Parts: sequence; structure tokens; C-alpha cells
Amino acid sequence: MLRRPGILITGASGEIGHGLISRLAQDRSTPIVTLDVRNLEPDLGKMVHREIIGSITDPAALDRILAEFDIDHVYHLAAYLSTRSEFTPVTAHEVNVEGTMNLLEFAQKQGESHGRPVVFLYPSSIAAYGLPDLETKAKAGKVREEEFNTPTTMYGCNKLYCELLGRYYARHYKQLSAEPLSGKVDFRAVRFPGLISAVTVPSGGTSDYAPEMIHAAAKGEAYACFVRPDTRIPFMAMPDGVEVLLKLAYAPRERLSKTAYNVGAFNPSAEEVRHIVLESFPGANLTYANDVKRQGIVDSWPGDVNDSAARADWGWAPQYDFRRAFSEYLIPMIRERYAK
Ligand code: AKB
Repeated sequence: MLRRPGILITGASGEIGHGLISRLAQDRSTPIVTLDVRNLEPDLGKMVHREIIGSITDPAALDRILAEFDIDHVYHLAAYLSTRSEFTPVTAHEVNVEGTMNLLEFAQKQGESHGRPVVFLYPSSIAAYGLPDLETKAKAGKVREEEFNTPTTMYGCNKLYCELLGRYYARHYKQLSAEPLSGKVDFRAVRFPGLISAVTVPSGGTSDYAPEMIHAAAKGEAYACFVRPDTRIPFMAMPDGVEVLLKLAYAPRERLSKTAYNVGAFNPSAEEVRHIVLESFPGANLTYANDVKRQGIVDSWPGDVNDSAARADWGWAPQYDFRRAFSEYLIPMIRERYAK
């Protein structure tokens, strides 16, 4: 029996999955296979060729996909985010590291069986950085990929390690075997900033305060932001996040000088986010109630990133700056969403 061609998306029901499936489905020629522990929303489910309910921690689920599909692109989106991972570090390691390892093995086997490298897109995170204190963070400015690779969270450690695992599969896999086996996995990672979607509300992350503020204001609910007003980290509007994955997926291999790329868009302080939300929802009840521990996590992330390698190697340029993200994407779509 011939296997059917397809692309695989793990964690497809999550925030990035929503946007990615809608974009990929515009090109009906590529069948989409999804793997997630949760069902896709019915509208999304209609856009995919096969929806598999299962976990990335179950190699048998991946073997079934291997037997049936000829996969040449993997978008491995499934992960436990930073806040959630701190409460259950062992499970986070199981999902974020062992799950990724299963997917890398899956991609290796696919590449060996169909003979082409499998392009493996891996969303890493600004959580892969760990700046020691606020003074260093202020002085560091736009952090480069090689700097401050000392994450303080389980999630950040998992992401950084999986970047290295991906590099290992791509370049050095079973380097002592008689036959060359590496090069079957074409691993490409991006260190995403906090992503803000108009369609979904995040859960389990520590950059969640910005999207939570916007969604609460639109729903007319009070919201107490858990970080200080002066807290600054990079953010990105979800359509740009999806664009990042697609641009990197289709960039010529020989142009790629890094395993993991920074990608920037805008980096407002929490107070600047509150302010721009209040411009659209003037009566919104947005206050602050500092959570010192979650604050500590956000303070260890860079205030900005140097994404010059992504710009030079594969033409990265965000479509949405801070103002445009709100005026043309977030506010109109979120208003419409909650008006229904
Ligand atoms: C989180 O807050 O854990 C994520 C991230 C920055 O990767 N949104």
C-alpha cells in the first residue's frame, strides 16, 4: 500500500495551530495530519485530512502515522508552557523533551524511508534565555542567540535542550555508524516572543498577561495584571507568528546559518499594553496585582531580541508593529469575537 503524502502538526488545537491550519488549508494540495490530545474545534477539523487524538509521548501513535503517511514537514507545536511546567516539572519534561525526542525519531524514520530530509519546525522561545538580574537585562538591550543561554524555568531548559537535540539529529545522528545517517531531519527552530492571538486566549504561559488584559477588557471583565507596569519583553501578533513558521519552513537550506533564530516584532512594557487597550476600551477595569514569582520568570527573559540573522538569512520582517497589531488585528477581531 502506498503511503499518502502529508504534513504533520502536533499540538494542533493550541494557539499557533489555529492560525497555522487556517493558512496551510488555503493550499488544499497538501493534506494536513494533526496529532493532539484534544479534539480540534469543528471548523478547524473540517480543514484537515486526518485528525488523530493521541499524545506525542505515545510512540505507537507516531508509528501509526508513519505506516500511513509520507510526511515531509513536521510542525511540532505541542508543549507545556512556562507557568504550567513549573507546577509539574516531571510531566513537562516528559511532554516537552521526551515528546520532542519521539517526534525527532519519527522524522528520522520518515526521512530514511522516503529518502528526503524531513523539514522539522520547532517553536522555541525567549524562555531559552535567562538574564540574571534587571540591571543586566537593561544593559543587554537586544539579546543575540548565543547570549544568556541560562534559562531559569523548566520550560526554558526543555526548549534549549531540544534545540540541541534537533541540531544533533540534523548534523550528528549516530555519528559512529558505518553508513551516514544524519541529514534526514532538517531541523529549524525559532525563539518566539510572547504570541498574542485575537482568536484564542492562552493558558499556562507567563507572557499571558498581555493577551489576558486585551481579552478581559473586550469581555468587560476586570483584570489584575500579575507583573509590574515597567515589565518589558518581546511580543508578536499571531499572524506574524504563523508567517515566521511558513517563511522558515520554505527558506532554502543553504541560506540557514543558525539552528535557532530570534524573531522580533515589538516589545511594549505592561503599562504600554494597558494604555493601548484603554484607548479602545476606555472604561476597562485593568489594574495590577504583582505576583513576585511569575514576575521573576518574566524578568529573566530579554527585554528585546536581536533578529538580524533571521532578517538576513530568510527575509524575516514583521508585518505588525505594536500599533498596527492592535488597530488592524487584535482590537477589530476581538471586538467581533465577543460581540457574537
Ligand atoms: C510562555 O509564556 O510560556 C510562552 C513563551 C514566552 O514561550 N508564551
